[in-house]
This record gives sequence, structure tokens and C-alpha cells, in this order.
Amino acid sequence: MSFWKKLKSGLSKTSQTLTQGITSVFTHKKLDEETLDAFEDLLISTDMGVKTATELRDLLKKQRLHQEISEPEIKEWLAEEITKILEPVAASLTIDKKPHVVLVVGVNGAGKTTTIAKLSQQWQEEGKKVLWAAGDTFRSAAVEQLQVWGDRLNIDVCTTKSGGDAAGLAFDAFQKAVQNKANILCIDTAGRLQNKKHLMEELEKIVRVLKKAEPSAPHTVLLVLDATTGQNAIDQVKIFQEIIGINALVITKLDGTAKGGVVVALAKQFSIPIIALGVGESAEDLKSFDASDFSRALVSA
Ligand SMILES: Nc1nc2c(ncn2[C@@H]2O[C@H](COP(=O)(O)OP(=O)(O)O)[C@@H](O)[C@H]2O)c(=O)[nH]1
Ligand SMILES: [Mg+2]
Repeated sequence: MSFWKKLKSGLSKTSQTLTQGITSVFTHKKLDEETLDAFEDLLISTDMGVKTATELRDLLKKQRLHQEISEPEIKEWLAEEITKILEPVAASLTIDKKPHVVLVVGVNGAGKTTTIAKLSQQWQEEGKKVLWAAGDTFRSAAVEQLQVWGDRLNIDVCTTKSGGDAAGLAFDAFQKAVQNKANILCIDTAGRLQNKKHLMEELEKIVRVLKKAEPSAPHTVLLVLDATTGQNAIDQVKIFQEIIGINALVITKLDGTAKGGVVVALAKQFSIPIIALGVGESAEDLKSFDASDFSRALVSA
């Protein structure tokens, strides 16, 4: 399936909600307040956030009140406005250090481990050498899961004993990455958000210890978010920002939700680069984030 088709089918739950909504909202011949209100509600229902929805409503009102507006026109307009919101955060990850350390954080089940595998496969295809550290040491299944992917992709996985010290592991993995001349070291972490203090201590310790090996590390702190959690993803960004500071986002499971508008809400609220989107479970289902492609797929414009 082509890149575009996969993105479109991945976002289909959200785009169906949006396009069916547009059909049922824009029934009056000319744009009036009632239609604008319903339009705002529709945008909110896809988790674009109240701020985005209100701003788009006000903008449409200013530009088109009492005028005729067709369905293709409104879709085109919406796609363009969403593109403008997304453009500042649509970015790819720049790998400029060797080894470049990517610390991957996020709550359990968000898609950290699969995202590491998917990103690493792409890096390998670009000829980069990758090493992993299985820093989610509390769940033995998590370590095994990484090892299964590692065997499949022929990537070495640094591990420690169950419940072992993730910071020590990260330190050792960094040394190994230097020795093996790896381009990228990806560190998986535990995501036990229910114990915020523990999580904070653990992540802080990983960063502190990594800095002993290389003061500029970690170069990327990547937060993985599950789109199906909708507005909850916004809270997760705030929490992880506070705990550790984030400079990249990946949003997964866009294929399983009508809440894909959360990508727009995240772009609007935080200026954190979104480096990729997950639209399925297999390795080719991680897509680079292009503002215009995403908006057009979302709105079916
Ligand atoms: N449908 C879908 N499933 C995903 C996506 N990303 C991850 N998953 C699934 O979500 C589940 C949790 O992912 P995992 O990487 O183990 O999460 P972690 O706990 O954060 O490491 C797994 O079953 C993955 O296959 C995605 O983009 N789409
Ligand atoms: Mg995991």
C-alpha cells in the first residue's frame, strides 16, 4: 500500500467522523451561528481541543458568515488551517551525534517498544548502526519483547537482571555503543505513571548517570503517546515535561481511534516536534509527519 493510502486508511476513523460530521453540520444554504456552533462541537469531538475549535470557528465566522460555503470548500479550508497549525511541529529527528542517545519515555502500553523497533528499522535502512538498552527492567515481558524485535532486526540489546538498575544499564550501554561505533543508542524505559515519584527518580537518575558518560546525552528525549487516550495525551505531555523535559513526540495508534485530532491539539499547545506517527502495528506503519499530508488525510480533502 502506498504511503498516502496507508496514512489515509490509518486515519480513517477520525476522517470519517469529521467528514460525516461536516455533511450533517453544513446543511443551511448560508453560514450562520447555529452552523458555526455545530462545527465547533464537531471539531471538539475529534479531540482537536477547545482552543483550536474555538479559534477555527471564529476564523470561519470572520471570513464567511452569511456566505454560501460548499462541502468541498469547507474541507479545503479546514485542511489548510490545520496544516498551518501543524507545520511548526512537523519535523524529522536529526541524528547529529555519535552515538546519538535517544531516551524513550511514556506510560505503559503507549507503544514505546514497538516505536523503538519501527524507528530503528528505518535507521538501519539508512545505513545506521543501532544499539538498544532494555531499561524497562521491571517487566520481564518488556525485556523479552525488545529481544524478539532485536533478533528480528539483528540489533544488539543490552539487558540487566529483572528489577535491575536502569541507570547503570544505560551507562554500560553507552560505553558499548562507543566501543561498537553505533550511530544510535535507543534506551527503552519503564512507564509506571501510577507511581510518579518513583518514575521521576528513575528517569532523573538515568539522565544523571548518562551525563557522566557523555555530558550532552541524552540528545533526544522522545515521549510516545497513544492517540486513543485523546485529551489524556495532553496531560501526559505536561507530566513528562515536568519530570524530564521532552524534545520529540511520536503519536501511536492513530489507526485505532476517532480521536486523531489530538495531534492538532498537541501541536497547538506545545511546540514539541512530532517526528513520526503510528498507524498500525507493523514496522512500515510508522510514518514521518508531514503537515499537509496529515491534514488532507484527516479531512479527506
Ligand atoms: N494499532 C496499533 N497498535 C500499536 C501501534 N503502536 C503500538 N501498538 C501496539 O500497542 C501495544 C503496546 O505497545 P508497546 O510497544 O508494547 O508499548 P510500551 O508498553 O509503551 O512499550 C502493542 O500490542 C503494540 O503492537 C500503532 O501505531 N497502531
Ligand atoms: Mg515496552
